[in-house]
Amino acid sequence: MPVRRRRGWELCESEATPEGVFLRRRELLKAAAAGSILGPGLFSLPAWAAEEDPSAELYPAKQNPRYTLDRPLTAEKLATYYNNFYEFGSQKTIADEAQALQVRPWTIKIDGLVDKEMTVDLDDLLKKMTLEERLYRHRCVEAWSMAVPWSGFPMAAFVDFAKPLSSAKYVRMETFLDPKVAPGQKQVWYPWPYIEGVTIAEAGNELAFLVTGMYGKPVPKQDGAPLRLVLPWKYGFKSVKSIVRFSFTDKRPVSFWETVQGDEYGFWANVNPDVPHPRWSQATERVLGVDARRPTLKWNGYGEFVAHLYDGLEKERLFA
Ligand SMILES: Nc1nc2c(c(=O)[nH]1)N[C@H]1C(S)=C(S)[C@@H](COP(=O)(O)O)O[C@H]1N2
Ligand SMILES: [Mo]
Repeated sequence: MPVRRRRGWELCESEATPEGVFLRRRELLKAAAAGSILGPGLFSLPAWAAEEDPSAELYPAKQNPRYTLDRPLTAEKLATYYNNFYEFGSQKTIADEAQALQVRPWTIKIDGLVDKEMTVDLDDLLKKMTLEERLYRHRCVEAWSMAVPWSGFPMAAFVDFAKPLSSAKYVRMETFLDPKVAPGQKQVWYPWPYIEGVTIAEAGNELAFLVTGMYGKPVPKQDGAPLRLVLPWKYGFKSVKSIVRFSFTDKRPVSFWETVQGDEYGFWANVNPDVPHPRWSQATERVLGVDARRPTLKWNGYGEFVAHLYDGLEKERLFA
């Protein structure tokens, strides 16, 4: 019997993560995997949705009401098809290419200035963390933006788990390196792997979020599966995807984009409409799925949470 199901992106935004929808979806996927209800070709799921994820039952996570939006959520289809993930190409449509990434097993190395260096399996880490859903704005330095229901755990909880020494001042993060899987990494003019970094204070800020899910499901590969960072007050390039290593250090990390073009992409990269990028204005943003532009907010609207982190740093190149 042909079954017609609504795809994720056909859900209206107010329905983004109601439990029923996703529970039903999981049952369908399981049944489809077992071959019980669906013959081949009756409908096609996006390629990545058909793969069972061992952490799938953790979603949807309970929404944390503390983080509210001033705009509708971006449609799932837009947020998961319009990506920046240079490992898979410099164009926005890399979702298909990204499916080559194997996200299990996934081990994370924790090293540098910590009590004890270790490697941890992602699913073991997930057992130690409490997942929650948060609605956050996301502002790319290229002046487009979206609003996304992410699931994950506070980076502060991860830092506690890692037990850094008091001499650690920064966290340096690294994306996987595998040019066989990620053709962009064959482009030798880029300094692979992708690196990002934050101060310990930024990592401990309540907004800093390690993401494992999106739209009430495991995060898709093209959005940085199985573990990515989200720092909603900073330009999107700070939100490093598919992380394999966290190093605690007393030296300020030099990020991928800072190495590529240091006069355009600095360490702090806090969203600021008053500081133009050398090649374009940051005053407004193109909201994905919406025709009109809207004004960009300082700290992307999160000043009450983060502005204090930068007291006394006025002489730094804070925002570019
Ligand atoms: N490893 C890695 N992480 C990355 C990038 C990338 O190219 N590689 N792009 C960054 C940029 S510029 C943005 S805007 C966001 C995009 O996240 P999204 O595709 O989920 O919207 O990821 C960031 N993290
Ligand atoms: Mo970006």
